[in-house]
Order: sequence, then C-alpha cells, then structure tokens
Amino acid sequence: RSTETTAVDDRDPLFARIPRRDFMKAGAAAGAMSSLAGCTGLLDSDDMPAAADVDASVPPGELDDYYAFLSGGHSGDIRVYGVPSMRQIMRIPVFNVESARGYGFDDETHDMLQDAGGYTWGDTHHPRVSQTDNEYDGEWLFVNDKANGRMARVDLEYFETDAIIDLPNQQGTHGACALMPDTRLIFGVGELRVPIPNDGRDLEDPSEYGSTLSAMSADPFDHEWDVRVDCNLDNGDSGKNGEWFFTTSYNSEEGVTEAEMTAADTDYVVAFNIPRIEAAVDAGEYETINGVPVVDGTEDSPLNTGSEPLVRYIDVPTNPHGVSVTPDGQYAIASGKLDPTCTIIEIDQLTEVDDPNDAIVGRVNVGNGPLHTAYDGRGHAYTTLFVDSEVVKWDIDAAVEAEMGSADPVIQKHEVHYSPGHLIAAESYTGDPQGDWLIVLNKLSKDRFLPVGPVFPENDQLFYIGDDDAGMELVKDTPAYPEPHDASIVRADRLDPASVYDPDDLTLDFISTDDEDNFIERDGDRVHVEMHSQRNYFSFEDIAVQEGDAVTIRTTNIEQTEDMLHSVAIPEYDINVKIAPQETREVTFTADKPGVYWIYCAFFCSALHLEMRSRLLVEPA
Ligand code: CUK
Ligand code: CUA
Ligand code: CA
Repeated sequence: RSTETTAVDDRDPLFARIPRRDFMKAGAAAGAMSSLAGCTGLLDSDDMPAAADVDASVPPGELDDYYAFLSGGHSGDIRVYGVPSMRQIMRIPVFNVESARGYGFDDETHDMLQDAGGYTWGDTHHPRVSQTDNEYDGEWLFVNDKANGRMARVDLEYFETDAIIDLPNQQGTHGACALMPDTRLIFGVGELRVPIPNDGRDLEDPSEYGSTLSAMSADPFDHEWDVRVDCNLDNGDSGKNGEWFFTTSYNSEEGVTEAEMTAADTDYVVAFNIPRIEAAVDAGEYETINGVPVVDGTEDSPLNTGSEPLVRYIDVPTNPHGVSVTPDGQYAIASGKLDPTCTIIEIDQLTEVDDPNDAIVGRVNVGNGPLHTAYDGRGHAYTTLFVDSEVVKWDIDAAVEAEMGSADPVIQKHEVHYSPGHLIAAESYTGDPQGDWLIVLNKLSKDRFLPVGPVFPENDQLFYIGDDDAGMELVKDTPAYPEPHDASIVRADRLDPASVYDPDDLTLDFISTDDEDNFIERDGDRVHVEMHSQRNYFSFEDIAVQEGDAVTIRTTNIEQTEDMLHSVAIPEYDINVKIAPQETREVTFTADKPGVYWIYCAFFCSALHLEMRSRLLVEPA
C-alpha cells in the first residue's frame, strides 16, 4: 500500500487523494452531473483508482472528500466524520442535552426539548440527508428517536437541530427516510406495536395493537398524516420516483414474546403507495387520532381492496431487518436476518401484479445474519452478515437471473471486526453512489483497541471498494462511542455550512455595542438583561438581582471573526449558553440562591479568557 500522497496542485481538491482519471465522477464534481444522471450504472471500476493508489490518511492541513453523518444511538446525537480520514469533526446534539454546544441550556433549545416531551435522551439510528432529484442537496438531515417516537430535523447550514416532532401515534420510531426524489415528505417508521391511541385502553389485548408510518413535510417540518397497520414496522427506504415507500416487518404474528414474534415462516416487506395514501387523506378517508389523520392501511382495510391497494404486503423469510432500494430505483432488497438470503423485489411490478409476491424476482443466499445492504453504483450490493462477521459483495443482475436461493451471485466475502449492523457506501442512498468508500458499523470491537473497562467502543471500519479486481480492502479501524447504527456519506462540496451566524436567521434581536441596546430592566420580580460580549468582557461587570427574581439574560456575541466563540456560564445555576460569532441567545432562570456567582466564558477565547467574567449578585430576600 502506498502511503504517498499524490501532488494536489493540478487536481480538484475534492479528490485530492484520488489520482485523476478520465473519470466521469470527476466531471460530475465539476458540474456535469445532470447530463450524466442515469448512466452511472455503466461505470466499471476501471474508472476508479486501483486500491494500491489510494491513500486514506489525509495529511495534516488537508481536508476530507466526504462528510459522514453517523447516528449516536442511545447517546441521542449525530457524529460528523470526515471520510476517508475517519476523523470525528463535530457532534450535533439532537435528543440529548449537551453543555459544550449550549444545547438544551438556552431558552429556545430548552423549550424545543420540553415541547418534544421533555425527555433527556433519545435513540438515533437513521440519519438521512435531504435530496433533490435523487442527489444530496446538503440542506437538512433528518433522524429518528427509537426510544420516544420522535423525528428531528438538523439544519446543515448551522449543523444544529432546529425542530423535533413528537409522533403521538407511534412508539419507537425506528426507520427514517425521506420520500425520493425530492424530500417532499419525511417518514418515521413505528417499530413497537401499541394501542392507538395509547391511553390505557386494550392493555392486555395485543391483537388491538398496531403501528404507524408517519409522514412529515420537510420545510416547514410538520406532521401530515399516519397510516396504521397491524404488524410492526422496522427499517425503511424510499423508491426513487415518489411512488413507493418500503419497510420491513418482523412481527407479522402480532406477537408479544420473542417466541411469538418468530413463530411464522414468513414476515413482510410492507410497500406503501404514497400517492394513493395522499389521495385517501385528501378524500377524508381517515380517522383523526391525537390530532393526526390516520389512514387505515391494515390488510383488511376497505382501502386495500381493488386494483390499487394503499399498502401491499410482500411475504419474505422470517424476521427480515434492513430494506434498501437500488440506486436505479429498480429493486427493493430486504435482508433476511434469521434467514441467510436477501430478497429482491422489482418495484415496478407492484403496480402490475395481483399477488404482490409475484414482484419478487430474486433471492440470493449471502450467508448468516444478513442485516443491511449498500450499493456502489456499479451493479454490486454489499450486505452485512451479523452472525458470520462478514461483508458479502454480490452482483445484483446475476442474483435476478440466478435460481432462487443460489449463492452463485456472491463475488467476495470479507471478514469484519465484529458483528456488523449497518454498512454505508459513499452516497449509497442516492441515485448515484460514488463507489469508492464503504463504512461498516460493527457492534463489537473486542480486541481491536486498548482496553477501557467493561464498556467497549464500537468499531467503524473503512473499506475501499473502488477496485473490483482487488476486491474490498480494509483500510482502517475507528473506535466509536456507543453506538452508531447507520450513516449517510455525502460529498463535501454538496454542503455549504455557515462559519458565523447570520443574525437574520435567529429569532432574537442582535445586541450591538450601542448603549441603548444594553440594559438591565426590572418589572416586578422579573429582571431582563440584554448585553453583548466579545474578547474579553460582557457588557456589565455586575448584574444585581433579588433572591426569587425571574432573570432572563440575553447575550449577543458580536465577534465577526469565525471560530471565536464565547459562552455565558453561571456556576451552581446549571447554565452554559454557547454563543458563536454573531449569535444571540437567552436563558431564563430563578435566582433562588443568594450569593456571588461569577458569570464566565467557558470557551478558551483569548489570553484573557479567564478574566472574561462578570458577577451575578443575588441579594437575600
Ligand atoms: S438499525 Cu436500528 S437496530 Cu440495523 Cu437500521 Cu441497528
Ligand atoms: Cu470568551 Cu473565553
Ligand atoms: Ca416474525
């Protein structure tokens, strides 16, 4: 393996580590993407650099080619990595409170978390970036909360969570994905069957439980409607032309115990006909539950009869897990989990056939415990094998042509360390995967890192997959704090993050250095402070209040220099409000403890950072 980096001067900086080729993807990076749309399936790996020529080290001072957004699992956040370096660049708190980013501390983010249920944690699994015309547009990231039945939106201009929807008819939002090609709707997929509404009725009657697919608009981020089904729903992915949304179901039995949920030989891929469902909503064919229109998509629903059923139930081997749609939109591929096969469903057939099982056009034997499948845009699928601790590369067309259950389409198996869940290839969820990098999210790391006690990190393994002759090549191990489930890998030039705030994007007015902007005002027992900060002061040396006052402190960081952050930290009042350049935030608290409290800045901002402070004086009542 060459560790040398090729000279970068005459190359597109985005592909600094990939030698130039007469390379359609490089042309795409230069803006020719639209004219190439649809032909990328014709690429073979001769257009990609050989494995031996690729260097994933990314030397100091150089930038990565891709962003990877990994879910944090029950940490409740999103992690931002650079690929191929696998350096963790940032974390975005979503359902968790995070002091270093002031998230959950200032009034706006605190109220957002309170309005979304007031929980202190969530369980993020599926971070999906918005797309336009089946390409990432870099605007939004959406992610689920499997713990509390919620969906969140992250603004990728500021890399911060700006909206959370609590889904009242759903417990355990697992799958999450936008409707392609244009992110017109966002779907949260309800995993845990519960009574709907879950208000104490039918506790002991699981046959009355159900789950929902919930649809939200992207911007504004609003809950639009639900579809109710009897079975559970698990992972989800969208077709590419706005018609079908797919989820797996492992509990078609409507069971409660593990034995009941694994009793049947088959479960479902559930295919939702989105235009039909929307027509039903428009026609008023729904019941309003918890303020949300809920359409009946159960198997016995009157809406599921006739030539265009709302929801189609496709039988697949018992307890499937992942489902993902091929980049060309032709197939939905479901992974068997308890069955060693992946089932290939031809999407266009779903509107042709009477029996939805007739849309199954292939079944490939990949190995033990298949969970998730990713794509390289060259006609290959890559499936994780949880039980075998392997990734298997196989040929999609060959699998459609082969006999059902054949292992012949398998091209290569590569061991991973250990027990992989998701895997994700660069831009695999779009119509045009890049075909160079693949990250495998391993649940166990065992012996791969220095021991750190009984809680082990996970292991995110980077593979180079651009060289079909050399095959998949393991490039590096990366320890991960528990626990990423899925990721989206997005070409860096598709994002355009802000480096300072635009005050017009914020709800609070900017507080300048003008005297009239800066004041301490009392109204009864309410004290309102407006101040600004910059290196190395806050507007007021002292803020004097009475014990019991309700105090609001609004602060603008007037710095125009990027990367020059301050915060408003108040010891023993549990407050740390981050203020980035040109940002205005406020915090409200009750001054219930008399004494002297040094308001300080928690970001090390200058040589006089420690001196950057003011006194909060709370006079006893
Ligand atoms: S995931 Cu949520 S259980 Cu396989 Cu898509 Cu890990
Ligand atoms: Cu501002 Cu330290
Ligand atoms: Ca089952």
